[in-house]
Amino acid sequence: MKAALREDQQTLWFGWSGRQVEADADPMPSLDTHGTVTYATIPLTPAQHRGYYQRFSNGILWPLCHYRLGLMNYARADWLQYLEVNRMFARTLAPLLKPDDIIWVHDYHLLPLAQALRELGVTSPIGFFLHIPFPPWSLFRALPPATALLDDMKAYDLIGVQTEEDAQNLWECMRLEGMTDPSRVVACPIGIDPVSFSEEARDAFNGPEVRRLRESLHDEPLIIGVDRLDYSKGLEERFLGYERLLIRYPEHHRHVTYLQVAPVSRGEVEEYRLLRRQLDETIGRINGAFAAYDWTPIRYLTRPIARQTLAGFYRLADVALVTPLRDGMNLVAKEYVAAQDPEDPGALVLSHLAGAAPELDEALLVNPHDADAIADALHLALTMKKEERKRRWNILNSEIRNTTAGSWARDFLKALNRSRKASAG
Ligand code: GDG
Repeated sequence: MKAALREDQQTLWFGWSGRQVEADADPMPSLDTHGTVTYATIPLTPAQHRGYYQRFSNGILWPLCHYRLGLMNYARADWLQYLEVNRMFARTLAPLLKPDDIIWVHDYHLLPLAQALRELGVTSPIGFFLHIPFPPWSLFRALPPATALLDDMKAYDLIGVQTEEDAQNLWECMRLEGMTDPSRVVACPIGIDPVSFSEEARDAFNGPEVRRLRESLHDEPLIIGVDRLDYSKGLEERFLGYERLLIRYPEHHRHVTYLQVAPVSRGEVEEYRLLRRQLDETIGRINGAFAAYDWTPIRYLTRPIARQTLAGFYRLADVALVTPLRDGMNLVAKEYVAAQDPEDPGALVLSHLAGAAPELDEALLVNPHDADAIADALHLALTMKKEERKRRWNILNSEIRNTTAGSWARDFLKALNRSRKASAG
C-alpha cells in the first residue's frame, strides 16, 4: 500500500492500531507523522475485536467472498457489532477530516463506513476498494443482512474491485439495490512496484541467505510457494499436486525441492488452526513417503521471512507455484515475475481462479482443484527450455510494468473524481 501513497500531497491514514484495550467510550486516535503521511490509529476493545474483526469480517465476509459458504458462521450479534464498530470508526474519523479531503476506504472490514460518515454529515467524495473477490448475487444473498449491507454501500461514490468478473458480480447486486449508474463500479486491478522489487531481488541474490539456500540445493531445481496460511490459498490441494508430480514423474526424485513459505495468519480463528494441523499432517506424510536420507521433497516454513530475502528467493527459484482456490489478485505472482533474471527467468504456475490470471495469462494456468493438472504444469515448468521461459516472461513482465501500485492508485482516484463530478452535475 505504501507504494500507492503520493509523496507530493498530505495524506491521513486512519485505521485500527492492532491493539486491544478495555474501554467504555470512543477512543482518542493516536497521531504519528512520517513525511507527508499522518497515521491516526485507534484500538478496539476485546469484544469489538472478536465480533467485528474475527467473527464478522474474517469468519463471515472472508469465506463468503471466497465462495466458501460452508465455512461461514453467521450470528446476528456479530453483524450488529460490525455495524457499531464502523459507526465508531466514523465518529472518530469525522473530526479529523478537512472539507476538501478525498476519502478512500479499503477492504471488507469497512463496507458500511461511507454510510456511517454520511449520517454524520460528511459530504466529501468517498471511494472504496475491495481487495478480495466479490461473489455473484446467488451466493451473496446467503448472507442474512445482504441487502442492508449493499444498501449501505450505495453511499460510496465509486467502488473498485480487482477484476471484470468481480465488477460484474458486484454490479448485479448493486443494481438490484437500486443503483442506476454502472460507472460507479469499476475493475481496477492492483499492482506492485516492479522496479524497486526487481532491484531488491538483484541485491538480495548475492546476500548470505540466498547463498545458503543455493548451496543447500546443489544445483538442483527449486519450486517456491509464498502465501499467508489461509484456506483460500489452496495449500492442501497444492501439496497433493506436488505429490502427484512425485508419483507420476519419478525422474524428479532426489532433484527437485519445493520450498513453501506460509506465515501463520489469523491463528486465533478455529478454521485456520484446523488448516494448520491438516497441512502439518499432509507435509509429514509426503515427506515421510518420498524423502531420502539426503533429500527432503518439501521444506515448510510457517514463520515470515524478510521481504528482501524473499525477493532473492524468488529470483533463485526455477518455478513459482501460486494456486489459490480464489484470490482477489495475488501479489506473489507479480512479485515473482518482477524478481526474475531477464536472461534466465523462471516459470510461473498460476491458478486460473486468481484475480491475477486474466493479466498473467502467459503463465502456466491450472485449475487448483486438479492435482494431476498441477503435476503436469510443474513437470512442464521444470523441463521448459530457456527460450520459451524468456518468451513467456517478457510478456508477463510487460503486464506487471503496465499496471503498478502507483498507476492503480492514480487510476482509481481519477475515476473517483470523475464519478463525484458526474453525481454533482
Ligand atoms: C489480499 C488479497 C490481493 C507473504 N509471506 C511473506 C510475505 N508475504 C507477502 C507477499 C505479498 C503479500 O504478503 C501477500 O499478498 P497476496 O496478494 O498474495 O495476498 P493477501 O495477503 O491475501 O492479500 C489478495 C491483496 O490483498 C492486494 O490487493 O492481491 O488477493 O487476498 O506481498 O510477498 N512478506 C514477507 N515475508 C513473508 O514471509 N516479508
